[in-house]
Amino acid sequence: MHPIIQSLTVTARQSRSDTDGRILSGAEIGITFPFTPKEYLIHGWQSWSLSAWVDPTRRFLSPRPTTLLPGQTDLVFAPEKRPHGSWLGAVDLPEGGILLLGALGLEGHVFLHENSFRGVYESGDGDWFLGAGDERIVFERYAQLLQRRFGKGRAAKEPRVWCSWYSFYKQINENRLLNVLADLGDLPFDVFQVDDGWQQGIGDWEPNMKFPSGMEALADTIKATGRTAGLWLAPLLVVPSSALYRQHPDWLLRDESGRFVSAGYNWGEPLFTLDTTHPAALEWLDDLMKKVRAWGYDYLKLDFLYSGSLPGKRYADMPREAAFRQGLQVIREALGDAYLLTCGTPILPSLGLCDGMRIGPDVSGVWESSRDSRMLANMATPGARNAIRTCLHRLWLKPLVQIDPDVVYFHSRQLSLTAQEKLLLQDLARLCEFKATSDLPAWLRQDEIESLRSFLQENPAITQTGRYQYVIGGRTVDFGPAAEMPTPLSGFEKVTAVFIRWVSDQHWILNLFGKLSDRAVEKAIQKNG
Ligand code: 9PG
Repeated sequence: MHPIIQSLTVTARQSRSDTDGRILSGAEIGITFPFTPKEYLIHGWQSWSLSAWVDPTRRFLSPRPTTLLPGQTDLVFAPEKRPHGSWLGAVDLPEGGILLLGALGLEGHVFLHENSFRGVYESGDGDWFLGAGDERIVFERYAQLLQRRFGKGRAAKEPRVWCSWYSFYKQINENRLLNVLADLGDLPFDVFQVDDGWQQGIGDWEPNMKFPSGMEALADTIKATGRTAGLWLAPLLVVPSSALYRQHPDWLLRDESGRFVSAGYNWGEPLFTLDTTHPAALEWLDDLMKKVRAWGYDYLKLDFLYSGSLPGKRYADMPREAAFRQGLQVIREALGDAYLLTCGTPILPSLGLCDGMRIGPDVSGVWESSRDSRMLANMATPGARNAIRTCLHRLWLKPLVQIDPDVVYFHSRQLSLTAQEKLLLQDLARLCEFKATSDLPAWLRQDEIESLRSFLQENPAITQTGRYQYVIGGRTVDFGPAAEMPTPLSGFEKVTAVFIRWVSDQHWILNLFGKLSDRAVEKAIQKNG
């Protein structure tokens, strides 16, 4: 055991020694260390939430836009200016290595106050792992302990996925997808995954008019090419325009005063969520999963799952993450042997129930938006750097679940990413071994097709040489600069930020941006496709 463990002051109901550290028990525990850490590892609640090593003395603005926060971070802790994390936190040790405090149960939170950790369970009591030493070894041990409690994914090999989102976005239709399927030829994709845009509405999971032959016919055509048919759904979400909302308002999660709990804003509407403890809602979820399996989809990307863990007053009175896990369990059983990829999901509560997990926010053809990351202090918005940063701090999950860093790009049209930035995204996918793209073959030059083919075929040897440094197939790759936090705002920028932050909270702005990006996507498809 690392000698530092003996020099800590620990307040916990119980403490016993473990390989590489200690197992502590308590609803609230404290650990004081005899040094002042220079770095603190914050860990975001769900797939898209920021995870990074940060300067513990730096005070961050709370992220904006407020309307998107329920879908990006743990709303309960969004106003916190001091560093805190979901389930775990870590600091650097003066002699090298790290000290990690990680919850072994649900609803755990770790705060750093100067030179002490405070670990808190939102409800009830629970265990914690306190580990010290080499970063990789400490996280390996934490992952082992989590596996004992939650289990691990079952899929043998990471799938190679073509996903419709990052080229067509919502503008998919039957013809467009069939054309891509034909154009993919013999490129070695295991899965052809239909993303958002096929459904009648969020909550109404039947094909819309753009899929006149129906979802079963599409799955048949996909399977005839030797690939697994994949489908996106956000099964827990409900929007006001849906039939589900009108027919079953009693299934929705409400707060103490009886109002629907907000799950954020998207598709030009407020988002609400099913109460995953409501028996009728669970039955509906079970039917929905069996229906999509019967259509022929054996790979399911289930998205916006965080909504099932929002605070609220539930049909059955139980802690919010446990309530979500119970719902996911029903989904898992209904899906049988299908591959389940969870997305926008609280991390610990879905361990053991899914095969793959998105571990970062969406990528985009843009490296970074200074407006988003600096003015709005939001690092969960789509962007290559945001995706890389958070994923790098989630690689430790690999022994527990297949880790999806989102898609990579090989095409060079309508992208502002440089060749190096595209390569960095590809290298991240090589680390994760989960390879996906949305590139339209028609957008790719011959040399780009060949790069894509070898990316999909090859598994280069990888060795880690530093926290963010790797040798991948003989090349030295440094993710360090991408992992850094954005620089603080200057005096003048602070003034502009006040305005930008206010504007970002106006709904019409989000709708306007949505419409503009829909038009840009359509133009790109028309021009290139
Ligand atoms: C489909 C997409 C893709 C993508 C998912 C998810 O408003 N938001 O904060 C927000 C975050 C992520 C997001 C959409 C909206 O993307 O990650 O791969 O499936 O949904 O709509």
